[in-house]
Amino acid sequence: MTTQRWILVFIFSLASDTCRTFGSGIVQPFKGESYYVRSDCPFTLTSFTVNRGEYSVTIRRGRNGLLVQVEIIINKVMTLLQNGHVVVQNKSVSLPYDHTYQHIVKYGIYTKLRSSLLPFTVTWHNVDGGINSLWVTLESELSTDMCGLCGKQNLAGHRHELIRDSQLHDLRCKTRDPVLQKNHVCSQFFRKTKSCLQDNNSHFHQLCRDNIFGFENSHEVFCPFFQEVASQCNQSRINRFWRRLTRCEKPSCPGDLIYEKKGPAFIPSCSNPDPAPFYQELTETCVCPRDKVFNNHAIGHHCIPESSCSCEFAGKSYGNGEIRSSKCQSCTCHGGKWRCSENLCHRKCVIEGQFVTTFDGKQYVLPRKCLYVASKGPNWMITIQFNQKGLSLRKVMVHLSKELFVFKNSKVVFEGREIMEFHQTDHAQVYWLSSMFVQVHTTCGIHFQIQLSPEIQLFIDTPDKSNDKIKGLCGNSNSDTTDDFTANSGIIENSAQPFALSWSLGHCHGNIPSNCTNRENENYAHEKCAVLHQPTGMFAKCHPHIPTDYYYTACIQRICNTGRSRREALCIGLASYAKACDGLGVVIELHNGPHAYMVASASFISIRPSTS
Ligand SMILES: [Ca+2]
Repeated sequence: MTTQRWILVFIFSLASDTCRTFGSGIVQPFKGESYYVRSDCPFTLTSFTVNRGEYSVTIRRGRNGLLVQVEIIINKVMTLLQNGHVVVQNKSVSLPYDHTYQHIVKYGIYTKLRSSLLPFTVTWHNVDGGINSLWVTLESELSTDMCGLCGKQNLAGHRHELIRDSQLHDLRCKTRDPVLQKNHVCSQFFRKTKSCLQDNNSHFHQLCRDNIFGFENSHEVFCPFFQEVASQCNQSRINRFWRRLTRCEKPSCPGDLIYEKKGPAFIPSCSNPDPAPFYQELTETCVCPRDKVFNNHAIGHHCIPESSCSCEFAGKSYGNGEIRSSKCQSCTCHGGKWRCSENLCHRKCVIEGQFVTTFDGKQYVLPRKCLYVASKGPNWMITIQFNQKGLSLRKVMVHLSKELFVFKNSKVVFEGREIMEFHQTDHAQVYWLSSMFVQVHTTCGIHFQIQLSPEIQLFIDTPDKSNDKIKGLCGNSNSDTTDDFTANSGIIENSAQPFALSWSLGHCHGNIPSNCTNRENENYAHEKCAVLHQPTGMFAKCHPHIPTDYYYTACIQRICNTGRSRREALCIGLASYAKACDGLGVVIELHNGPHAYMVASASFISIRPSTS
């Protein structure tokens, strides 16, 4: 058997992690031989459960043979593909679309939905009138309850059985038997593929006739089939002639873009001139001419030199050379990137639960609930310990030479005894800014504030003498964010996880979830946290100074996995942005907010822990 033959047998007949449907009704199931179904009825393409999460894809073809409706359900979130639009939970969305459970992106000439819960993707190709090719990929064990046209686990289902069991109830629709009629394009094509398809030639020839019957003039319907066979054969001889023979033209690209049969799925653009290699799978794609990037800041499909790219900040576009200034620094747009002056404002390291902002302004999320070194200098150390339940801090411990302060349960304890009013020791002065904010000045060159309730939060002032000797979760303080992930060993890590864990002192109580495990909380979070973005909302005046993206994501994560009430978690999330704004002198009047919960948040920040 030739190599190509083996590949074909594998792709078309045996197990694969991909199930496809294309043309006017060809289905290539996960296991077993491909088959044809002509119907305008709705069908389950695939449906299964994993870890009690339900996954399903249902499809319906129109009279034009193309898929006119596709419903994808992942853990109760419904995504509908119709008329070229992507509709998530009844709202039309633009791409790229990021949701806690799924990401939808342009992927070469295709569109791809990727689940973040499972290695499960759905990829499709839009054409005029519908979708002419769609495939689902599941890179894990097939589940035992799997059903649909794509087949069942371990079973190469019989065609009739699969069609009967997958059809969804609809009185008006019809499933027809294939009509046996010759087609000269199919005949010519399969005369040339004999050497590659061998025994399967007649099977595919039949599929070709089934697929093209009634759609002899619809390139959108018959081309995906020829392309599929040609690409599986992958013989240069076939690649040369098949388009000419079948009159299937290469896909056309809009604007300045050029079609490439195998190119990067994600092309360089002004906002992302260097897409991460991780994403650089090769696929059919539309690319810019050499040395140009896609101008995603302008309408249309234009390619420009990277140096001509404009910059974006807080939803506004700035031309090359334009300057934006805030109270603390000024930044110039330089070929799509901002070049900023040093931040002159007094900065702090902020630890709000699992969310950390370093002295130099890098923001990340802690991976586990451990005891950590928040920050340490030559003769002082601040550690934080997470609660076993929930995602808040249980206590903060501050070692100053031989003195030990403990902050927990809304109390301040020095050398084992609770202190309740102004207190002075050899190394520190402790005083109350309000019933819940404590300010500490030390002789060791470090000053900080602690919020004691409703949950413990830590704000450490940038040390007076900026130097590299400070270490821990807060990083050093040299106005350079690139070295903030310096691990305990001195190595600069690429990601937050190994860096943060290098500063763990043990006593861990499990992982901090990075995705949402509660659907209701998530919907509430998406709706309520959106107030941060609103262009005319109460946070708008801070938008030119601090982008909301990080705080919005954090707000959602906070609510999703909160151990407390959703409303309280929301207040903490909104107050977090308000506090950051406050640090730059932009005061958000939460008391005047339109919602009652704002009043609660207001009390969180009514004391400005500022020493500047
Ligand atoms: Ca740094």
